[in-house]
Amino acid sequence: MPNSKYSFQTISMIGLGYIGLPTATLFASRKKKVIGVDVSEHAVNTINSGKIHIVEPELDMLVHAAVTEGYLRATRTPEPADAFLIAVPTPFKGDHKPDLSYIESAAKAIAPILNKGNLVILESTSPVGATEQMSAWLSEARPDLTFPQQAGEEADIQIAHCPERVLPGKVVHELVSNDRIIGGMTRKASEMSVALYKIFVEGACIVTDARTAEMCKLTENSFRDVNIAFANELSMICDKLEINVWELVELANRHPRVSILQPGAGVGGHCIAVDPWFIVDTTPDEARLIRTAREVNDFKPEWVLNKIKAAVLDTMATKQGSTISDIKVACLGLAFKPDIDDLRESPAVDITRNLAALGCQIVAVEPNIEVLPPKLAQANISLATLDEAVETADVICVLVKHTPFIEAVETLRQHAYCIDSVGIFA
Ligand code: SAJ
Repeated sequence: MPNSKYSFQTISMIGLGYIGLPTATLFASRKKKVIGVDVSEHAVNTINSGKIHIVEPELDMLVHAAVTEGYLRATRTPEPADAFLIAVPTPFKGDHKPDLSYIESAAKAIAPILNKGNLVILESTSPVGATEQMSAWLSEARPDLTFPQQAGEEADIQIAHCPERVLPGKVVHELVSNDRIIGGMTRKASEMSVALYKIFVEGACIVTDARTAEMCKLTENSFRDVNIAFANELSMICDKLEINVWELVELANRHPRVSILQPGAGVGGHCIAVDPWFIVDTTPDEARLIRTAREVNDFKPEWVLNKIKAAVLDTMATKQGSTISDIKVACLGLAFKPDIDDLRESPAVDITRNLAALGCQIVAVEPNIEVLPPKLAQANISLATLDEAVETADVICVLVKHTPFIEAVETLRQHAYCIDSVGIFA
């Protein structure tokens, strides 16, 4: 039950992306007045017309209802509210150092309209200490108000870190049902945050401090990264030893305390390939395993690319007088993981682009998109159906385990040269 000590009539979400928009919409679906803020005019206009600018199951209907019923409104300029949630990107810079500039801009944008009694929650995945840093930025901008670092429980503005932990593709369901880590800079901030999330969260809201909450999110994604790296390293070892890694993983997983993940073409997306670096950056001497896992996973696309290159050269050798531009390679899958349309930080996109750079003809098959992304818009790459690709390609490489590819496994098996980086033939 929501804590009746705190009531939130107006909630503001800063950043209306993959996390911010669904979160804002769920508050609105519980009949709270929600003001969504985003720097993108396109995002703001799309949402205000009751539509969505991202792809996420169930979200379109919810946004349409929330906007039509008047509970959700988007704007580019922040407005006063009882609680502010910040869900903006936290990428890393070229040297793997976290880039907190979006958090800083968001803090500076809301600072002028903060009022005594407000709660500010940072949801963006952040390095340890970022919430305190955000509080310092707010305090600098508003010397007339007190913040937890100065006044603790009595502060005018309470601050917490409550990381999002939802899986793309299942965001709406997981936002409601997952447990939530609530890291207040003070006990009061945690209590207020629990009351806020309980408006729609059915999972448990577990209270800790801000730094532990920050580290908890980084730990979850690093845990997954390290485990995927283990699977990817095994795949390279097994290749050398001529052992089928998929069979090996299945057999080893029959042990009651072994649960190995699946090797693939590399780790993509904007979370798992990024967040572990935040730990490495703050504690470089200690985070040796976490760093190595990142390196193993980052190397995997190059390893797959080399396998495909070898196949291309083999094929050229068998085709008398052929040059590289005569060889057609089918790349099956461009998304960063199975059965989604999200191409961000996708190893499959990088492998496809690097293959094209060699000069061969590429037919890309990605059943979840209709046009090639700008990164792949070049003369020797075309988007094709699976049938067209299989029929015409000299070499096939399976880069993502999409369901339609699994369904076509028998056809793929018959092809003379098929490189399987995801275990489709397992
Ligand atoms: N992958 C493998 N083998 C596997 C599992 C995944 O190669 O056995 C690859 C995928 O193909 C993909 C990458 O790893 O390229 C990441 O995919 P994912 O499904 O593991 O994770 P994300 O990035 O979609 O979402 C993760 C989730 N974190 C955890 O599972 C610990 C999600 O709960 C987080 O909310 C999300 O990161 C985030 O926003 O941080």
